[in-house]
Amino acid sequence: MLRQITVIGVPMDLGADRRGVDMGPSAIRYANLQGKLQQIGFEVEDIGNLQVPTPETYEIGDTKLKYLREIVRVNEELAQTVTSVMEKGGFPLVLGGDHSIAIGTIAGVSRLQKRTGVIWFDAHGDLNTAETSPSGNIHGMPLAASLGWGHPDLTNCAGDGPKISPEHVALIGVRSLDEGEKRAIQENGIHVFTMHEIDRMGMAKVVEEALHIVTNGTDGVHLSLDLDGIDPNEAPGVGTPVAGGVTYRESHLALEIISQADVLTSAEFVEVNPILDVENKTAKVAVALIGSVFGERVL
Ligand code: B3U
Ligand code: MN
Ligand code: MN
Repeated sequence: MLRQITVIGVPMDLGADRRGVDMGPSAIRYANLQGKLQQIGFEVEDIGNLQVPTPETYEIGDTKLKYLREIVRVNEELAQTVTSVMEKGGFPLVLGGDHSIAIGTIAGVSRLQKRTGVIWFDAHGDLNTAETSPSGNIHGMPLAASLGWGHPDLTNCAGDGPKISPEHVALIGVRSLDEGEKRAIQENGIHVFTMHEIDRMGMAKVVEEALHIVTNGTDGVHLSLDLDGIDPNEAPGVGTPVAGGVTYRESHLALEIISQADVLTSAEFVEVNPILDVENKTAKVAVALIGSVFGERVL
C-alpha cells in the first residue's frame, strides 16, 4: 500500500434526516486519527474539510431527492480532490459526513482507475433511487448512483454514467433493505453478504469471498465503510442504527484480512454522528478500524 495518506474531511449532512454527521470528521480527528496512522508508519497529510453548505441556508428542493443540487456540487469538488490526491501518488482517506459523499469519492477514484472494485460495509444497501426511496434522503442512494442508476444529476456527477459495475461490488453487514433495493440486487446479481451469511460462514470466509469478487478483473479496490454496519451497542453514534450488526471483533478481523490482501487504493469512513454518540465511542471505533485496515497488528 502507498505510504502517503491524504485525509479529506467532508462535513456533509444534507443527505440524511438526523442532524450531526457534519461533525463526524472532527470527531474522528479528535479520536487521534493522525497519531494512529503515523504510529503505524504512514506519512499523513490532512487537507482539512471541504466546504459544505448548512441546510438552513438552502431550500430542501424535491422531497424525493433532498438537497440534490448542493449534494452534487460538493461531490463534484470531492471527486476532483480525490483524483488529484491519487495523481500525486497518495491514498485518499475520506471522512464523512453522510454516505452521499461516496458518489464523489468513487467518481474521483474511477477517473484514474477505470475498473474499481468496491467493498460496501453497511447495515443498508444504499441502492435506492428517487422512485424506490422511502425517505428521499440521498445517503440511501450512493451505491445506486455510482452504478449508474437513478437521477441523471447523481449518475452523471463528476463524470458521465456508471463509475463501477455490479459484478465488482460486494456488500457486507446488510440487514435492512427496501423493496426496490431487493429487486435491484436480484435483477443485477449484486453480491450481498447479509448478517445471515456472516453468522453462517463466519466473517473470515465472507471477507475472503468478497475480496475475490472485488479483485476479479479490477485495477484496485475502494472500501466504503458506514459505521452503522457495526452493531449499535458498539457504535451507537450513527443516524440509522439497526440491531443485530457486525461485532467489534468481526469488523476488525474483516479489515485485517482486507489489509493483508493489500488491494485498497482508497477508503472512506462515514455516518459517525457525535450528537447521538456516547463519549466519542463511535469515532474511536472508526479510528481503531482505520488502524486495522492500514496494517496495525498486535504482534
Ligand atoms: N434505506 C433507507 C434508510 C437508510 C439508508 N441509509 C441509511 N439509512 N443510513 C433510506 O432512506 O434509503
Ligand atoms: Mn447505513
Ligand atoms: Mn450507508
